[in-house]
Order: sequence, then structure tokens, then C-alpha cells
Amino acid sequence: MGRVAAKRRGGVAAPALVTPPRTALGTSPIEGEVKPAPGKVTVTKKVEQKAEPQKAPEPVPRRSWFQRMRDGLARSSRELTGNIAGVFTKRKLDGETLQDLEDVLIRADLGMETALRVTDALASSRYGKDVSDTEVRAIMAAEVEKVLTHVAMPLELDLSHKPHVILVVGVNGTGKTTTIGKLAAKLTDGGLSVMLAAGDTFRAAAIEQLKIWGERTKSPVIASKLGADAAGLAYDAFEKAKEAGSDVLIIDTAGRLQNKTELMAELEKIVRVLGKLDPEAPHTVLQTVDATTGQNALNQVEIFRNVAGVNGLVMTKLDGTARGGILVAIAAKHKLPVYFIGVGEQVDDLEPFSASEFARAIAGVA
Ligand SMILES: Nc1nc2c(ncn2[C@@H]2O[C@H](COP(=O)(O)OP(=O)(O)OP(=O)(O)O)[C@@H](O)[C@H]2O)c(=O)[nH]1
Ligand SMILES: [Mg+2]
Repeated sequence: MGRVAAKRRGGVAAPALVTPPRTALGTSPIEGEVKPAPGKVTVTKKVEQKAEPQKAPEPVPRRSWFQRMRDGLARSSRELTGNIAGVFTKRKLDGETLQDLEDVLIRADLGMETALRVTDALASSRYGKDVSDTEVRAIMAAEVEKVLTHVAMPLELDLSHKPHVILVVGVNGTGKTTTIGKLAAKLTDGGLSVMLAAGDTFRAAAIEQLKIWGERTKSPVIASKLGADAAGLAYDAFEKAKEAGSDVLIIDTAGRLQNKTELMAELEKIVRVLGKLDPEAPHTVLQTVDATTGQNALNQVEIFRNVAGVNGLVMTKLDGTARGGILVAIAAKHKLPVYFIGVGEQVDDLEPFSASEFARAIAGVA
């Protein structure tokens, strides 16, 4: 409960989440007063209350993060709950209904393992009885939550490494650069100094895109010429971030298809080169996974995990897709932490991931 509450309130490093010898960032997240300190910090949400004495209060209240997540998942939820209702109109629970439900859950990308968990849980308590779609959805929410609980973790930054290096990898267009911008905003709002590295040296537009995020978040961006060696750039950026005393260095990389061997080799090289400056670097390897991809996402995680040592995920584009269930399948298969979910293109649309909220949102349970 402590963790969910802390996330919901927003802020960085709720004290309840930080255990010795880690040092919390600042005090209560709700107070919005956050000072960097050595030790581990937990990144949840950006500090929402900022002192802006010059400006009039916003006329339209912002939607809460919970509402943004619910809205983001609305399409996945609508599709799923509509199909469940289609199966459970005035029917006793029998083998056929269970089979139909299993099909619905698999079509919703939840994966076989979770589909069977839900149908087994339902069968064990309700077999031969009348069952409503509301009951089915409640059982589904509970089972999905069990699968997700193990992966819903806050991103912890170990600030005994200065900088803590976050390498961001993933297939083209999955949201790497946008996620970096959103994450940099959360971190800088939390009082940390962030440096960005434009490791996508293939496209001029990619470098520009990162520079815009750098300006927005007041984070220096290390970039090199188009076509420069990405590993060399990553190395330089690491040295510069050390010199500058930055708390966090976030390295963008070029989008790549997982079957392009030379690009994957380049990614391996980036990881290797960073390790020369600090054997534990990169400390966090985040993969962005686009929820609209569906089943292929499972494969993507497998491959990037092997090549780049991915140790955490951000599931992007959960808004506007009916395929949000894929997050559950990925959680069941890979058991990697899911630190955030992306629910839009705006800077605030990066939400900490909560198992129970996500499970209830996707199952359409209040
Ligand atoms: N709706 C929605 N769009 C998103 C989200 N995250 C990223 N996008 C959009 O997806 C598109 C691609 O995002 P990028 O951040 O450029 O993706 P990338 O992985 O850096 O792409 P490459 O550099 O080409 O590999 C952009 O139009 C983003 O605005 C999200 O959570 N929701
Ligand atoms: Mg990019």
C-alpha cells in the first residue's frame, strides 16, 4: 500500500520506498522540495507542485495520473470487456463458456499462461453456476494483478555511481527518444542533474529531437556528427557527465530491427565501451516496447535482453491501442521490471506502473 500511495501522490523517492543505506531524495513528495543526495533514489512521478509565483493558477485542473492511465487504457479495456460480456450473457459456466473466454483473453494478447490462470480461477469457484461478466472481470483483474505484482517496480537510481548511466534501447519508433525526454523531465523536476547523449547518430532529426528535449528539461545534450561512431559518442558522453558531476546520464540509441546483426553488434559495443569507464555501467538498460506491436513485442524483449542486458521495460503507446494486454504476456514470460507506461505523447504521459491499477483498468473494474 505504501508504494502505491507514494506513487499516486507523485514525487520522487517517497521515504517509505527507500531503505538504508539508500538516501531519499528530499522529503515528502507532496511537498515538492527535492534535493539531490548521494545514495539510491526511487523515481516514481514528477513533483506536481512547483512554486511558480509569477503565474496564475491553471484554469483547467489537470487530470490525475490515474485518470490519464485509465483514459490511456480505455481502448484495450473496452474491447476486452465488450468481448467478455458477449460470452457471458445469461450462460452457466461450462466447458464451452470457459473455452470462449480463453479465446477472448488470448485474442486480447494476455497470453496463454494468464488466460489459463483466469479460466482456472473462474472454474474452481463458479463451475456449473450462473456467472455474470462483472464477476468474470473481477476474477480477471485479481489474476492479472498477481502476474503483474512481480514486475511493477519503481525505477531505482543508484547515485553512488556518478553518473548513474541509463541506456535506452528498442526497435525503431517504439518511443525511446520521447521516453528519454519524459524521464529527464521527471528527474530534473526531482532536483537531479541530467545529461543526455544523442547516441542515435544515424538521423539528423533524431539528434535534433533529443536537443529539443534537452532544452525543455534544461539538460545538456552531448551529440556528435551524423554518422559518427555511436559507441565512441557514448564513451565521450560518459566522460563528460563524470567531469560535469551529473547525477544521471541517459543515452539514446538508434532504433533498430532486432534481426539486423550489424546494428545489434553496435549496441553490444556501446555496452562494452561504457563498461571500460565503470564495470557496472550501464547501470540501467531500459527497453521501450510499443504496446501496439502485439505479440512481436515478446520476441523483441527476448533479443534485446540477450544483446544489451535489458534490465527494465517501459511499455509505450498504451493509449490508443486495444493491445495493452501484451504487457501482461511480457510480464508473465520475461519477469523484467516494468518501470513506467507511456500513455501519450506529452511530457507528463509517462506513468509509474502499478499492478493493481493496471489490472483493474484493463478489466474495467472500478
Ligand atoms: N500515443 C503515444 N505516442 C507515443 C508514446 N511514446 C512515443 N510516442 C510517439 O511515437 C513516435 C515515435 O517516438 P520516438 O520517441 O521518436 O521513438 P524512437 O524509439 O526514438 O524512434 P527511432 O529513433 O526512430 O527508433 C513519436 O511520434 C512519439 O510522439 C506514447 O506513450 N503514446
Ligand atoms: Mg529516437
